[in-house]
Amino acid sequence: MSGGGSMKAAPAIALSLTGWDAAVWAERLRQAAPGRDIIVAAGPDDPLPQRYHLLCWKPPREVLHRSPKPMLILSAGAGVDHILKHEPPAGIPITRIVDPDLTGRMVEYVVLHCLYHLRRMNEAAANQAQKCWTAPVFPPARSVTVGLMGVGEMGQASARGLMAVGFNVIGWGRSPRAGLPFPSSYGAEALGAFLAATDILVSTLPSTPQTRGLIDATVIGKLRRDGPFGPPVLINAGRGDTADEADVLQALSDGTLRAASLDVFATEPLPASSPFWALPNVVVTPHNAADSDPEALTAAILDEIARFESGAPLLNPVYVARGY
Ligand code: NDP
Ligand code: OXD
Repeated sequence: MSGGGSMKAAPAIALSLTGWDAAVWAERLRQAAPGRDIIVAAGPDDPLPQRYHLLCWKPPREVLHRSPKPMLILSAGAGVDHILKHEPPAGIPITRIVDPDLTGRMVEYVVLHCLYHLRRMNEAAANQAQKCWTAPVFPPARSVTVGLMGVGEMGQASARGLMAVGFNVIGWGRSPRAGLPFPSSYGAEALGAFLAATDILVSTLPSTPQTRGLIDATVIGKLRRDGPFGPPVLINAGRGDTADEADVLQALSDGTLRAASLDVFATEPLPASSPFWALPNVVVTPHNAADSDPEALTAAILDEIARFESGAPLLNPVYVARGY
């Protein structure tokens, strides 16, 4: 109470985190925001306060459409396809995570896998299994071009990491971005030339109506294969449904692609029946290129909530019409 009037309690934060340990997130948020109710409201029957923000990862559809509605919807990761696919109620702002911890993890993944394929580590591992002292032949990074599909937060940071270890980097995105420290091109008309110059295709594209199925046989078939690197490699750390998995499998089997690192899949967890598990030229990782760590991300989440509550513009707004 102050000045005789009643002070409204800060809105609660309700968590709906599928596949993650919500108790750990809740505990971290309670420590960092002791004045706020932090509740786990993962399912349609969990009680809700009148005023709350919804922090979610792969929420069930009903959680987004319950009454009362959240004031702000926050993705606990960078992607928002897991929210937008449920057509959340119009008019509620949506925000996502952009944070150096999350971005740094993606840079580690992208640089690791580009170097892995440059150094032909799957051949080295096969040689080791045979006790075979044979050195795979590979060109220097400076003569290999990594083509980044998506030059947003993840793409740009990955580019910096790749350039630091000597790769030649080019980028491709939806709309022109000024001031990038590497050549980039935009839109469907530019895609062919971008692919023709690319040895290692790295995607950090979001899943949107425009990107779903984009990495298909036609796209893969346009990648460069006559440079010093030889047949190209695909690295997908964006979303599984941006690639046509049947086309990727075919390309890996017939040599159109030399190899791939795949972190994301159309169906996750990747079913035991998926042929990707057994391909010797594929590195499968369980969608952990950049994991969300509550310890690291809580400050960014609370900062975005504070901005919203004070009427300041959100730092990382999601544009529903654009799909990301
Ligand atoms: P951003 O929004 O910052 O960047 C997205 C990029 O994709 C932008 O350059 C954007 O273009 C481009 N893009 C979007 N649609 C198209 C299109 N139709 N054609 C060409 N380019 C397009 O997002 P982030 O970089 O932060 O994250 C990207 C994605 O990475 C997330 O949405 C998520 O799916 C994935 N991700 C995966 C993780 C993992 O662990 N595997 C972890 C974190 C993220 P424009 O520049 O015009 O906006
Ligand atoms: C994300 C992810 O979008 O982990 O943050 O995929």
